[in-house]
Amino acid sequence: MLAGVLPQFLLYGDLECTEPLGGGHINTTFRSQWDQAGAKVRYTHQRINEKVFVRPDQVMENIVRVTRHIAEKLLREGTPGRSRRVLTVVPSRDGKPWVRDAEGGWWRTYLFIEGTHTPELVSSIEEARFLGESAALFQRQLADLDGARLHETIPDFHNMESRYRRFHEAVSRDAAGRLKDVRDEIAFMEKNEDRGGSLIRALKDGSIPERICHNDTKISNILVDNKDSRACCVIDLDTVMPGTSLFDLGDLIRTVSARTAEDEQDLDKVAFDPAYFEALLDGYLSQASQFLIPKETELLCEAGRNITQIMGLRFLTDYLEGDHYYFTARSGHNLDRCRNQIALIRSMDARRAAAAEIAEELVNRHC
Ligand code: ADP
Ligand code: GN1
Ligand code: MG
Repeated sequence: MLAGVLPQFLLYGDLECTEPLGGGHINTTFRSQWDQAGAKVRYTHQRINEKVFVRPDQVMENIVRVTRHIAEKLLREGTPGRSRRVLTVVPSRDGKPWVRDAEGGWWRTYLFIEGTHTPELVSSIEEARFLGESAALFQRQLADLDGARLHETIPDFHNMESRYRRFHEAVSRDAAGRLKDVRDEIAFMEKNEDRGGSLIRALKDGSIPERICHNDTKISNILVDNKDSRACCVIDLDTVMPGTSLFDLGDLIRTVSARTAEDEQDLDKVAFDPAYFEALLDGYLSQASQFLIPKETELLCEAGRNITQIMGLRFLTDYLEGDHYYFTARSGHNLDRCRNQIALIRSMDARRAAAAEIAEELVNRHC
């Protein structure tokens, strides 16, 4: 399929090689290398997962608006290395931001950002600070995006209430016959249903504002510079759409303050680390203090627990439904992920007082 789509993109030179890339759970990603008049240039090509994103055209419309907005801002500000700080969409030969393959699949191409990697785990306190800063910078860069509201590429993506409705249906259907294995996990999710709704209720009743956010800021969606560990560029922009900024902070807390992979099976290792939480929040607030309102700052700690819960719930639902949403590498993978997220919530709860103290001190310092 890749061979069929590459000639449709506006790419010059001689194709040298292609290879699969990355460990995302949703899209299929490749990298290509070209010889362009003696220079080696690389691109990423992604087949958009249409089961997840049913309107790829709207996904790409959002991405073009958002990346252009940020690129223009960086140009105005004179930021060096602009094309490493925001994704650049390479259009098709007929000027569209996507092409279709022979089966009707949707593909896009970006400049490959050289000299970076996507960490699976945070490697230092400093890196945690940079990651927090980059996610908040991304939100700040988009705060003045004008024009129509962005498309909701996955409606109700972080809506805990609708996620619970689907979970309850999955439990009552038990389509894959797996209910018997997950009694404890179901009990945990049921016990936490009301608390899990706090963020979405605050967003719906207007006590926290809707903002454009990324909605999928897990650590491996931020490119980090190989030389200095600074976060370079936020990628995986399919879910950039309206939400609360706390969703983005929450997903970073989930994946940076844990310091274990989300599918780590040794649950004794899964722990919330207050020192990494502190560095992450410090970096985040260094940018986000410019726009957060007091009600948002009150919910900072809850954001991490909330997003961890929604992920645990979604992994469990997918397990019950027969693993059709997330890519899985082994049987029981989604269940491992769910158990891991529950262990992380328990650890967050055990260290809640320390986290609240850190958050209060940092809010006083930055806001
Ligand atoms: P998914 O939606 O499947 O998670 P991503 O957009 O996150 O897909 O891409 C998967 C991986 O490919 C990333 O984690 C990253 O390692 C790599 N990648 C994607 N786009 C780029 C890019 N423009 N430059 C460098 N690496 C990239
Ligand atoms: C998916 O696309 P990827 O792998 O970065 C998922 C996120 C989950 C994440 C869990 C569109 O992210 O919501 O948090 O897996 N993306 C979508 O690792 O569902
Ligand atoms: Mg990704």
